[in-house]
Amino acid sequence: MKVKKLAILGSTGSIGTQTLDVVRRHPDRYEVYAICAHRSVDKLTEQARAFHPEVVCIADESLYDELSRQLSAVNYQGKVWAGTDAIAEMVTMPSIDVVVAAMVGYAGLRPTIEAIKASKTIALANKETLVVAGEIICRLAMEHHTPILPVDSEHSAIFQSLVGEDKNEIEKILLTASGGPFRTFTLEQMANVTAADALKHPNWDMGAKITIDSASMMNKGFEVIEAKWLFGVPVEKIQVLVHPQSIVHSAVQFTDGAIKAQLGAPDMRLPIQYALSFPERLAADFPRADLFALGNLTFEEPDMKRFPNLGLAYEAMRRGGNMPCVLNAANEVANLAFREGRCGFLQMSKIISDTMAKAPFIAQPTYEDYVASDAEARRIAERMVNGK
Ligand code: MN3
Repeated sequence: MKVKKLAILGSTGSIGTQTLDVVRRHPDRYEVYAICAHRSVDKLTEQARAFHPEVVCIADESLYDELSRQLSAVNYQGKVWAGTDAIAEMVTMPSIDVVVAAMVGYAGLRPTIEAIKASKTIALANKETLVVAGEIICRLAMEHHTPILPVDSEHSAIFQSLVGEDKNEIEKILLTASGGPFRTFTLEQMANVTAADALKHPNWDMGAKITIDSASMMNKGFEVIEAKWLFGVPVEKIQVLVHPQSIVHSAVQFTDGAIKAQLGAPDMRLPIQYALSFPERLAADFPRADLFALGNLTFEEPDMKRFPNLGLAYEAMRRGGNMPCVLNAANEVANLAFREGRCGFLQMSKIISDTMAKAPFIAQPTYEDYVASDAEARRIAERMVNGK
C-alpha cells in the first residue's frame, strides 16, 4: 500500500489539528509532508516536532525569523518557508499526493488553484474557495482531472449518499443546519448578543470565524453555494432544513422519491478521514450516534427573516458573476468587526446587503476580477462598519 503524502494548509486550525489526529491513527497510510499556518508559530513548531514534515511554512512573512529560531531549537531539519508565494509553490511539490485545504477565508483561494493545476487530490475544507470562485475551481478541476473531495460534514454526507448513484439524477439536496446558538432567539434578543454568546456553538467545536458564520447562518448560505458547485445542482434544488441535533449530516432525494442520508455523531474527524481514505472506510473509534438515547430527530424550515444571510447567499447565486465573491468579502469584514466588538450581530447582514448593492457587478469575472472585487468589497464594507 502506497503511503499518501499530505500537505495541510491551516494545520494549526480546527480542521488542521483534527486532520493530524486522523494521520496519527493511521501512520501506515498517511504521512505529513508539509504544514502551513497563518501566524501560529508555537503550534507549528510543536507539530513539526511531532510529525517531521519536509516543509514548514508560515503565511505571515514577518514571523519567518521567529519560526526559524523555534524550529532550530527543536532540531528540525527540513525546509522553512514563508509568504503566500511560498504556499502556492509548496502545494505543487512533486511528492505531495493530497492537499488538505483548511485555511480560513479568501486566503485559501490561490493555493487551492495552484494545487488543482498541479493535479493534487484536494480535500476541501475551505468553503470560501468555492463561494468566491466556484466556476473557475470547477473548470480547472475538470481540465486537470483533479478530484475534489469535500471535508465539510454536510457535503461529505451528500457525497457519501451519492456513492454508487453516478448515473442517477438528483431531484433535491437536503442540506441540514444546526440552527446555531440563536435558533430560538427573537430579533430583539439577537440585537444584543455578543461574540462570546455566538462562540458557544451547541454541537460543533470549530474555529472562531466559522462559529460566528454558523450563528448568523451565513455558513449555511455558503454551504448552499458550495453544494451547487460540488454536485452541479442549481441552488433552487437545494433545501436547507434546520435540524438541531446535528445527527443527519445531509441527504439527497432522487427522482423516484428515495432519500439517502448519512448520519452520525457530530465529529469532523469522520468526514476528514473519509476524504483521505475514499472510497475505503477505515475503522475508527470516533463517538457513535446513539439513536435510542437521542429518541427524536426534528426538522424545521429556516426563518429567513431572523437569518437574512441565508437569503443573501441565494440572492448572490441568482445574480451570479462576482456577487458571491462580494458576499464573501463583505462577510469576512463584518464577521471580524463583530468579533472585535465594532459592530452588532444584526448589523452584519446590513453591511453585507449594502455592500452587494454598491459593489460593481461583473457578469463573467476572471481570476483578476475576483481579486479586484474582493478588495473593493472589503473597502466598501469597512467604510460601513465605520459608519460612513
Ligand atoms: Mn458544515
